[in-house]
Amino acid sequence: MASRLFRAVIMGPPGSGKGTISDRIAQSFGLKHLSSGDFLRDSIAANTEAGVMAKAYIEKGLLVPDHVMTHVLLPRLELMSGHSWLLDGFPRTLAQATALDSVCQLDMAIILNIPFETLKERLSERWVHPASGRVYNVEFNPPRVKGVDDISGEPLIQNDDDKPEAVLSKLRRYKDIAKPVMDFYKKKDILYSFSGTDTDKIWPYISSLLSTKLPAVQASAQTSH
Ligand code: G5P
Repeated sequence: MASRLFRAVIMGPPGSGKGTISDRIAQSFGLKHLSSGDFLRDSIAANTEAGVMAKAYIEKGLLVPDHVMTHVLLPRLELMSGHSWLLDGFPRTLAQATALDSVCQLDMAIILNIPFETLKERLSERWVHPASGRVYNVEFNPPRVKGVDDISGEPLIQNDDDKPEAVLSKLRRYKDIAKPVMDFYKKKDILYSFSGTDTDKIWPYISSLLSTKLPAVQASAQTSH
């Protein structure tokens, strides 16, 4: 029998550290890190119909409509059917949560609660290397050389949706939309919430939670052979 797979989502407002924590989880626990933002940026770069539609919303700091998101994301998940994964940035709406629920059963939903003021600061200090998606922060994880990617030596840029107007409009809408999604996972008894201002302080709690869940998954895989 195949190993039991582990599937989790990580949610939180823009800039809450979903990407940073997902990278740590992927490294420490061997899950595939799937990012809705990266999938969208791939679609934009490939100039697909969905990518062209998504670009217009992202540039205005708006959520991409649910039907476009599910069209981009669900086929990617199908390709991952044999893997354990952590999905970063999806679902963001109840409609997305329901669509995800219809194709797979989640083991865990992680939610990051970070104060509004902290998020505004972080996002305005964020720089990315567009070709690889590597993310830097002027204070938290600066590049070795200012404005330059550590690995490729290429210039870093600031995404349009990290500009102040886009950040503010995203944060304002986040709470109303996220609440029903949290309730959805709370009812299923798989919601784990983490609050704080520092990723480094939140990370040990997330890591220890996963250590209690992932060995159980692996143990059940061993006994099921
Ligand atoms: P994305 O790419 O999913 P966002 O806006 O949700 O974008 P974002 O901004 O990438 O999420 P994050 O992943 O939560 O934030 O956070 P991060 O990148 O790890 O950290 C943010 C910054 O803070 C970085 O510079 C990091 O180094 C720094 N940092 C982390 N921890 C700390 C700390 O403790 N201290 C300090 N000082 N700094 C720290 O989606 C992009 C767009 O695509 C669309 C939306 O338009 C979205 O805006 N989209 C969707 N639309 C509809 N439905 C969906 N499911 C969608 N998914 C994406």
